[in-house]
Amino acid sequence: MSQHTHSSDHAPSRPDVDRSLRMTEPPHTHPGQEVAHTHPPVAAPSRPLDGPLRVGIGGPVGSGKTALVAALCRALGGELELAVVTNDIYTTEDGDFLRRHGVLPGERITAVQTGACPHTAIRDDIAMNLDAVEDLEDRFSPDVVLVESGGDNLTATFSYGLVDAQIFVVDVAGGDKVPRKGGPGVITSDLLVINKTDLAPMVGADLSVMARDAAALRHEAPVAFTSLREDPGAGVVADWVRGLLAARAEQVTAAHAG
Ligand SMILES: Nc1nc2c(ncn2[C@@H]2O[C@H](COP(=O)(O)OP(=O)(O)OP(=O)(O)O)[C@@H](O)[C@H]2O)c(=O)[nH]1
Ligand SMILES: [Mg+2]
Repeated sequence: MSQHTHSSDHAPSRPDVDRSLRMTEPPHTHPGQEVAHTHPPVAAPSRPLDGPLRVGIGGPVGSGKTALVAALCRALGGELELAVVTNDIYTTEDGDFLRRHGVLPGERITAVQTGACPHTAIRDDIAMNLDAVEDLEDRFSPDVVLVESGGDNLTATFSYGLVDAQIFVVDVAGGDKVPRKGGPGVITSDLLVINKTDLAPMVGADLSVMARDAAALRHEAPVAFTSLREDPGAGVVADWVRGLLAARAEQVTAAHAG
């Protein structure tokens, strides 16, 4: 009988996901069309690169999305104009939390009540979120708009008709198996954040297993380990946002020069 029980023996193999497709939904079938497939994104980013950068933040319930929004506002608020849209199903809880903690002037935070599955409002029927984002852009001309999804599951991703880049936040408390479970958020997000590293010893999570599994699924796409308890400015994620802005600025300069 083979001895093959340690979890680190079970490195995931990467699903056949074409990154260039920027998949906005998991593979599925239709009646009469039994071959699993995805559809092209609802919309690809087509906004001008010198306009506001829209960053979506998604991930499972309680993984630390609002804490990350607060951290980015703390880290970037002094150097950039920011605005935030939060999504909750039936409440304005997350928007209220951010206002209470004074991370931004209250009028720069809009709470969308989706009334439906969180992923629907960020991927399939983005009208409420688009209205909220465009209203903030009209009023404040921000450099960056952060859009927090309602807490969902490993399948939730943003339409690139709503955001330019997306961060997927999972946490260590769910166990070190989580990145290995894959899903479009873990695999195709522009940045995977593995949060609550301070809890790893409490739940017996091996961060090196999470790093290895995430790398196997994401190849070269970046992964950031954070503890928002220990680093309430989320330095590594703030630097990633600065990098996105710098890359856009370079593209704008190159376009003008060309
Ligand atoms: N120990 C620890 N707790 C954290 C960390 N980040 C967030 N939390 C806590 O985790 C809980 C959930 O954080 P939130 O930021 O509300 O999570 P969320 O993903 O926005 O939750 P939903 O919007 O309800 O899906 C809060 O009690 C946070 O204080 C971390 O790095 N370490
Ligand atoms: Mg939240």
